Amino acid sequence: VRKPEPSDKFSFGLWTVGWNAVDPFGTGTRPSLEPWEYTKKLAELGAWGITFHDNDVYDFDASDEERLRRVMKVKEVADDNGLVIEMVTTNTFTHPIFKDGGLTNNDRSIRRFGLRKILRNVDLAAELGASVFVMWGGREGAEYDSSKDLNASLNRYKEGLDTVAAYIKERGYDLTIGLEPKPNEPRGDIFLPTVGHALALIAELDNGDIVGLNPEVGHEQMANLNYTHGIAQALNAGKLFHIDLNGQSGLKYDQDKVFGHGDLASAFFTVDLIENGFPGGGPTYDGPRHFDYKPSRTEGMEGVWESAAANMEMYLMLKEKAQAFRADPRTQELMELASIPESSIPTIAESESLEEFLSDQTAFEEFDAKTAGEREYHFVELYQQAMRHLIG
Ligand code: GLT
Ligand code: MN
Ligand code: MN
Ligand code: MN
Repeated sequence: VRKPEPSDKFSFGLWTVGWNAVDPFGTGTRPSLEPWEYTKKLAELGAWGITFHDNDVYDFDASDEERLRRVMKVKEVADDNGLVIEMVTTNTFTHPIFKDGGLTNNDRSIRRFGLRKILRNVDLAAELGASVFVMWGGREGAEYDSSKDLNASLNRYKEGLDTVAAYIKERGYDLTIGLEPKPNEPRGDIFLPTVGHALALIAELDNGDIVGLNPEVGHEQMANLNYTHGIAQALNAGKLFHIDLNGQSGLKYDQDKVFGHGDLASAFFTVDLIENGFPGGGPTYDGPRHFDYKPSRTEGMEGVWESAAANMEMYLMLKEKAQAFRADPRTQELMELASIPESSIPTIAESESLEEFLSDQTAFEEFDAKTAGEREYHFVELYQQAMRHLIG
């Protein structure tokens, strides 16, 4: 497979390769480099962009001078190496102040602090030319049902998001917000556990027009959901603003493995959708192919760069296979046999009134339900056709 190029739009969070492998059971197994060192290396590997939290670049209590110095250094190295800073996000989960969340903390003074930290970072995102501002509310949630007034918490979540969105509009920034759902970890239950929950909440916002989704593969799979269906519904709603690609093997802790190293067949269909779009046309995603993975704790620095490269290689391999799958005339034939093109035809004809529909005898009274119930779809053969391209 060819080498990744900037036109592939691959990007990485600095917290991915930058994770020194501290986990709840053990200390770090790798050194922590400076953010600009990771930046330079990602460019060498063929990435197009980087993303980061405020505190991936400077400490929570850094002085203004220190903050500026470190941000400018990352920006400089990104510029020098032709990397785009495509997304910036805020850490509202590491510091003890956020142990009960930022936007939904029961403590009002902490909510006010959290919101200010986020708004300050919106300014930074705009200054650096990012186009998406991700909000992963990892600490927004609870372990104990008795600990929350859930109605109030959801109202505070909406208030917080609406305030951030209103601020972006008021300042005239060219930024959209990407909410990142996750069912649990680090909280026992996180608010906005899935893509569907987030879409429903966005629909209730006053400024929801600039709020969309940043779905992560592993997060949907931790909820036993189908990632490709999740991003499809976000696309259908015009809300797929960003993606977090990685790998997850079933219902376990958040594994953040390399993209495709979990459910490979699912990764194939994700790439098929992103690269080839829906079979009958419709909304498409042309944003960054962003990886949010963690180099496993067993890996040293060599493994960090091998795993970073593996994400891009996996994507490109799957892209080749998915393109060949769609271009194969046999695939087209099987899609016809499965009536997939027919699913694009509206059930009620455009010119047809409800009265005309009700009086169409062929639709119901004369319809041969028995024969229709016996029809073939060849769905298994079509899936097998995909597998021939994937591993044949
Ligand atoms: C954190 C989380 C990720 C989010 C990041 C954005 S931070 O690593 O596990 O899924 O995308 O805040
Ligand atoms: Mn994850
Ligand atoms: Mn994560
Ligand atoms: Mn993520």
